[in-house]
Amino acid sequence: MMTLPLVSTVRARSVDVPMARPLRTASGSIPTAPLLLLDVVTESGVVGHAYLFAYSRLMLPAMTAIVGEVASGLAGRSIAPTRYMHDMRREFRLLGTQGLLGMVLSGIEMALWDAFGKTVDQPVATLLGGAPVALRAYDSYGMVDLPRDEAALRESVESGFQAVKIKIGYPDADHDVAVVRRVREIVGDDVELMVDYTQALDPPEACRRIRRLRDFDLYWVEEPVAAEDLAGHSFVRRATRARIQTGENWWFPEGCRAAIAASASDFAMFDLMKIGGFTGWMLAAGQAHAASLPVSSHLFVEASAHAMAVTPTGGWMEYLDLAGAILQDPCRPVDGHVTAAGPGLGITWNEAAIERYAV
Ligand code: SMN
Ligand code: MG
Repeated sequence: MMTLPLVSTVRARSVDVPMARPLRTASGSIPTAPLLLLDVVTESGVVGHAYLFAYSRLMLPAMTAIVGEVASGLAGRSIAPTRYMHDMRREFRLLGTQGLLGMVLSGIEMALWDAFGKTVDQPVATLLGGAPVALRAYDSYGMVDLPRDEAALRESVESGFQAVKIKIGYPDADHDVAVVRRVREIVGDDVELMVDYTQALDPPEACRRIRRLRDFDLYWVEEPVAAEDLAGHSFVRRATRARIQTGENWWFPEGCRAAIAASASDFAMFDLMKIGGFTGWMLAAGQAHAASLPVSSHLFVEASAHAMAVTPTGGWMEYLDLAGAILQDPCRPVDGHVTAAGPGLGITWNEAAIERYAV
């Protein structure tokens, strides 16, 4: 019987990288991607890679410090990822694992899966009992700037994407309507169109604005109100009959459970960094399956392609390239589909680029 290698150390490096499309949202703009790159070094010489998205560059030093403290307890442990996550959540039971700690624990868990896959020369999707498959993806934009972004939107459709998401929530509701109308004209009626308010509205305003968008056949309306306002999501969902999407800010499977109990959403969007890595994702995916909620991914396109490959109610992958600038082989959609790469998560650092974008 094979024995998994032991952890020697965990290394964290901070970068701030350009994105193909800087992200403007109604709740703030993200011009570049502040990432924490994790390397789990094992005693066998295998190194597991994963990255975390800090949202704000200001968070990178604190996240780095947390990695250092948590890593000191990992030396000599097996790389077994699920055992690790269960042990860490027990260890931090009194504190709770929301916030930066939960993000770091999830990132290390992802890197452990990468080390596991590299150890047995298999993609993580295979270790999870499935296999890499071509997953339909939507091309994810920020708040578009028309007519500047019109060519890109047309290129998304011509390259094979069957769905596009834009962020809205402009100061004036008329602006929302005008942008959605124009994007619907650009992408045509045969392409699914999702909108994302990125938590920007209160429930009454969300109802008012969503009603004004009813003629555009929106596939889903994402995070119309604050992520933690589950009652507000449920209110908007019932009042407008729009299909509500949320979940990118659910912390661990418990966050998924609370949202399902509140009837907050018609879908479930899992963010590997917040849902608890692959361990949390699989537990939450079971809940989504039992509640008949289609599952979508959020960011982390390389790792999410492995998780979505084994998700019973897997629906749309989000294609939004955060880390491509520092990867040897960035994940590139083919005909609107994304396929997981291996072994492990299929992540190989571009060390020259990391040096260039080091923080
Ligand atoms: C989003 C918000 C902030 C950063 C990245 C992505 C957005 C999404 O909520 O769903 O893509
Ligand atoms: Mg979103």
